Amino acid sequence: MAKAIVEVPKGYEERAQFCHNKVARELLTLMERKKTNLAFNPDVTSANELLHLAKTIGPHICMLKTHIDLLQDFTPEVSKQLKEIAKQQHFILFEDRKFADIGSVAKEQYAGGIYRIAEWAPITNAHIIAGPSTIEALWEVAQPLGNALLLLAEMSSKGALTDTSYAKAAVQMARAYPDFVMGFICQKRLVDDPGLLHITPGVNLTSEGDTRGQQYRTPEKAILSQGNDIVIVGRGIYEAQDPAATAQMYRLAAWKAYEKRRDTE
Ligand code: 5BU
Repeated sequence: MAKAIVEVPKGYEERAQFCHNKVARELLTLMERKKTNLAFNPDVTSANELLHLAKTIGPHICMLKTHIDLLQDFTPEVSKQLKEIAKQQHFILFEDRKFADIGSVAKEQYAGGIYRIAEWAPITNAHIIAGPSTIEALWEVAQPLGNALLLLAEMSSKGALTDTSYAKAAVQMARAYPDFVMGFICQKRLVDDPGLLHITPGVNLTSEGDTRGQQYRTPEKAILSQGNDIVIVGRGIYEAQDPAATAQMYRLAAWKAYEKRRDTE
């Protein structure tokens, strides 16, 4: 019997139908409509600066990645305002919390404390180092809220221990929790599954790294050669003289690379 040929869609919006998770579907759809596969992380320490950058860079991005615990002046009003800006400007909030503890602690860190991450960030992430119980505990909090999780499969820093077998374990864990895990934080595409997103930090157009182990490549390399879906850019944008104009530059570079890949793959 002849084998059916299954066409795997390459376009972001067409891929949404393969996602079990609502947040992933929303993200892929808004990426295509807004024509951006750029995520921005303003790793700043002042709430006003964070909110200002969220507003000015918002039109260019599909996702705002935060480290909420960097803020020296966090109040619940900050997360409330971030949520409003995200809604107005059509991007999704991702708190890069990198949960790594045993389930019972990770669950409390996600739901409670002063940040109450689960209430305002539809996406967060977790290391797989402690095994699936971290994912299961986070899911208890996330399920009623409809939140999604990214697994840390690879890191961008020099000497990272996230080798091939580690990344493979992340893929297996993602497949075990399709309703919750929407993809990976990684350096390159790990699996040809249209329903899983590959989101990558370590991207810069003008620098190859910093003095503390960060390693960069261009948006084109990250998307076209390494098969990622979304590039995350921080200092490349917020340390530039004109962050909005620079964000637009990154946006175009990343989007062009996506179009080229989609049309040639
Ligand atoms: P940069 O300013 O573009 O270097 O910021 C990179 C961001 O991505 C920063 O918030 C890191 O916490 C985050 N990051 C990373 O750089 N490398 C990784 O492997 C992971 C996260 Br996981």
